[in-house]
This record gives sequence, C-alpha cells and structure tokens, in this order.
Amino acid sequence: MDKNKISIVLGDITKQNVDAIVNAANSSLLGGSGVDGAIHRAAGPELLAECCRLGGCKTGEAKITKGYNLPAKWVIHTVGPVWNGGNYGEAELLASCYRSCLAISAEKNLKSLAFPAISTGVYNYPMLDAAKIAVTEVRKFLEKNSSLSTIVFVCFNEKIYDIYRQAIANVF
Ligand code: AR6
Repeated sequence: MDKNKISIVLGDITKQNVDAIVNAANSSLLGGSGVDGAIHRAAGPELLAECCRLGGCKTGEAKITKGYNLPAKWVIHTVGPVWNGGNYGEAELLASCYRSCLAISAEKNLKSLAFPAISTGVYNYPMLDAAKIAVTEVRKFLEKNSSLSTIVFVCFNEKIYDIYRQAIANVF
C-alpha cells in the first residue's frame, strides 16, 4: 500500500483530470445543489438524460455514468447519509459510499479517482468525522487492491483541506 497514491487538492472537482469523479448525489440521481449541481452543469444535459435511466440509487450505494463534457471520462454517483446525530447508521452508510465507489473503480479498472467530501454539505455530516471515514476506507482499499494509482480528495475550501491533511497524517 502506497501513501503516495493519495493526494489532496484545494479546488473544484469538475475541473479534475482523472478517470472518474465521484458525485455526492441524492437517491433520485436527478441532480441537486452543491457538488451535484456543479457536476451536472459542467457535464451538460446528457448526464441528466443518462441518470434518468438509472432508476435512482440507495443511500450507501453507487452507480456509474459517462462524464460527457467533463474532463473526467466517468462520474460515479453515490448517495451519502443525511446526518441525524450519529445514531442512525450514518458512519456505516458513509463508509459504504466510499467502498461502493472504490469497488466500481476496480471493476472498471480505473487508474485515477477524485472524491468530494460526501455528505458534508447539505447533508450536514460533521467534516472531521467524515474525513476520517473517507481516508480510512481508501486506506483499506489500497491495502487489498492495486487497480488505482491516484486518489484525489478534492477540498472545496481551506478548512476542508486542513482537515483532510490531518486525517491523512493520522490514518496513514
Ligand atoms: N467541488 C468539490 N467540492 C464541492 C464542490 C465542488 N464543485 N461544490 C461543493 N463541494 P454537498 P451532500 C463540497 O452539499 O452534503 C445535493 O443537492 C462542499 O463544500 O454538495 O452530500 C444533492 O443532490 C461539501 O464539503 O453534498 C443531495 O440532495 C461537499 O462538497 C445533497 O446535496 C458535499 O456537499 C447531498 O448533500
């Protein structure tokens, strides 16, 4: 397992030159605000047309589409849990989002993947705990799989960036 496969960038996930970016979607997969809105705007209307054919997605699961006008060839849509205080299985569901996206990337033999901080916006998941889960699941994946050579955590602001930097230092 190679820590050098992990990177953090401050910026916009829609600009990332990777095989796939992950979308923090909702169970309809029909778009929304936040990173979901940004991805649909940048990908263009064909993305919504493909999403309409997917029949939604359960919390903790993931589905893949093409990336259309994005630099990324693919979008892996996952549905994070809504934070309800922590006693409703939120941590396991969030971990499952990361595992599902990573499993799809392995099935497709993708080399590079970028994640946003799933559930930490509209869905209100505490940032520190969410980052720990994200980094831990990626570490566990890298211990068993060699398909991915680059995993990018895209941080939308400096506060998120600092939290990921700390989480990576703690977990790796
Ligand atoms: N690039 C990278 N990160 C971003 C970007 C971007 N362009 N835009 C926002 N973020 P959110 P959720 C960060 O609310 O909490 C939608 O309406 C943001 O700072 O996008 O999983 C869906 O349709 C935050 O840290 O997703 C669902 O209904 C993180 O992305 C619901 O929101 C996630 O925030 C999902 O909520």
